Amino acid sequence: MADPNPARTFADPEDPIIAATVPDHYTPLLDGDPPAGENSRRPLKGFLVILSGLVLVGLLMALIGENGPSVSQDSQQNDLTLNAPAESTNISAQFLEPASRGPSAGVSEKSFRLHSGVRAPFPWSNTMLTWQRTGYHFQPEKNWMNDPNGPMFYGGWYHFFYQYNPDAAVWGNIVWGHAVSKDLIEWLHLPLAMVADQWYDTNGVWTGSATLLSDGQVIMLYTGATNESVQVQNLAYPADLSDPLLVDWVKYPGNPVLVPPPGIDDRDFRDPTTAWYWPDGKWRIAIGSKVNKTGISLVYNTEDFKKYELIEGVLHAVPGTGMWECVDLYPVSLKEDNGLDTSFNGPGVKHVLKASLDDDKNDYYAIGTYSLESGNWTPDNSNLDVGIGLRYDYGKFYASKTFYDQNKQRRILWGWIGETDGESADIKKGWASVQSIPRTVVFDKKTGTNILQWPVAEIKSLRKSSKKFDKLEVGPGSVVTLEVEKATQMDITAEFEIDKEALKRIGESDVEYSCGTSGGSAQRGELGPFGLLLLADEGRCEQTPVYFYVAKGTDGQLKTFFCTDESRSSLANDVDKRIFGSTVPVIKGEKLSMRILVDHSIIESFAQGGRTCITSRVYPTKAIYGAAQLYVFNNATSASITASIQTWAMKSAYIRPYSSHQES
Ligand code: DQQ
Repeated sequence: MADPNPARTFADPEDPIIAATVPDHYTPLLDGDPPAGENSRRPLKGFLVILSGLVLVGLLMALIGENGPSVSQDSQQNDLTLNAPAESTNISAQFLEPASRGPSAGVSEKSFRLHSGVRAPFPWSNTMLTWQRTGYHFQPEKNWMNDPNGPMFYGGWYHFFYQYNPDAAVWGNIVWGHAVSKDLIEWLHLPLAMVADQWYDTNGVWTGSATLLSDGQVIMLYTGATNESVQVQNLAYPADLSDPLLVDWVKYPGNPVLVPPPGIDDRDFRDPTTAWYWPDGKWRIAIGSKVNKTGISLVYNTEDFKKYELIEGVLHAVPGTGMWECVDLYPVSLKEDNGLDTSFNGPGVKHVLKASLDDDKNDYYAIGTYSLESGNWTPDNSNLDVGIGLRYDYGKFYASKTFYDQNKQRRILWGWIGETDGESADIKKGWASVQSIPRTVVFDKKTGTNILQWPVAEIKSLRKSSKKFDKLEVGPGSVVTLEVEKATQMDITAEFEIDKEALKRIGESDVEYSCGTSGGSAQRGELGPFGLLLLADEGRCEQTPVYFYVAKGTDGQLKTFFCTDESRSSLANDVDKRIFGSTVPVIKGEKLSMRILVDHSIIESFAQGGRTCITSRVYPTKAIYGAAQLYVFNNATSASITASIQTWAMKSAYIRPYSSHQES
């Protein structure tokens, strides 16, 4: 790891962070009084001036349309040309909208509310619900989980913390769950790291990030929802740094270390980032917020993580994007394949800024420059600014966080993958949410305009029997069965080539195409869609197509879309079924390629080496267990495709309590 400050030490020997190196056990601290003085509110002078300028831009965006930042994702029930007609569940409609969870407490909506209105309940059987649990994605043993928190590599272990409700399968009573792993795949659950036992976090130990200091200390900053539901930032640290499992955590007695500054609403101040080291000898952190409808990221500097100074202006602001949750800022190398420590800056480096948009529940990123002079971050392309341009994932993926893995010199991204079924089903099955497979993140040197996300290499350790389907010719309007061992738990790679003659022959086609609004996999065009049908039953009443669709402009240029169509993923009516995706850059000479991880109710898809990603939660009722099948399809009208596919059945990962690991 780059050492940004080799000489740095804490001056005060009584410093509780230093004291924390002495083995000790965590005992809940007595309630403290809200601090006065050092963290008192400072005006946001410079920023408010900048903001007035941004209001103009905001007005412009409002004119462009209220759907500005979001991709259209109509939920549609299509009459798929390739399939048997959808069965009706014949259940009379009832109003099932679940209770709202989150906004009244001051955070984004956590209960899943169907995008296309209320639906009739489906009679879920235990067999169906049991099938939905994943085999190799991170999940607690039971109950609700949301955001990834404070990931890091420490003491030879990967540590993963997460937002957790120990009491129920719905959001509420949020504390920090904790698990450790040697390889990011097999996990051991540890006791809760932090519970809501102080006035400054009694309404929730919310999201936060870890910073590893060069002298070995571990700093954890997190948002607490106080007894009055004010969002404050708190400091915690391990009780015993010699314990590689970091089981016990101490909350700093002087908490909270930060309260909302003037001009910022008490409920719009959350999710501190990992700190980065600045040439002035101080650390900096960013915190998400908003002013009116402008999403912003505030920046503070600190020397000791206890006293902070608000930096005038903001790191960045984008009008019309609303509250920014879970901001992340990190460098990516323009030349090397390795990841970079969060403090790294200089030539050959760009910075990715990410915000999770409370308003539309999607994670948006942009690539830009973080100036060491001005302290501002500027996007390379203002049309692709944070919240209005690229998304990490065009499916279900939110509140993500990266960390620098100094063990393998890579940057790793985790995302919270929520449920898209009804809350009553979650309560019945006793759990809700999974985490994405951790993904490495690098700058895409070929395009120069996006990042590449890819499942960590360790996932390959779960691969078992493999099948290869080499150069399959799939004619227009056909579906071919792929005989595989375990269609519900797979790793798949696939490459597609479109018939070159057809590509030449066809004139302009589908220039207005969009994954969300162009009829999904049922809509036939000259050059698509084609791809794989996942979690499909034999009659294909249920199926989830993941596919490419190629459009051709009048200038002969091709534009490729990568989409997932959930509209026939389940016969159940009380789950959300959307069609989503986006364009994917394809460089001349490249084949169209996809990688797909199927793990029961989650499908993670990566196109062109991870340029565009789509994560789906699907809840089939028939295409489960041994009844699930895999197909390759080509629904184009004119072009044949050649598909080369490799599949691996995946083992389940060893994810269990630490205690059972000790016994075995
Ligand atoms: N989840 C946390 C908040 C964060 C939100 C609360 C994002 O800190 O803003 O569970 O999902």
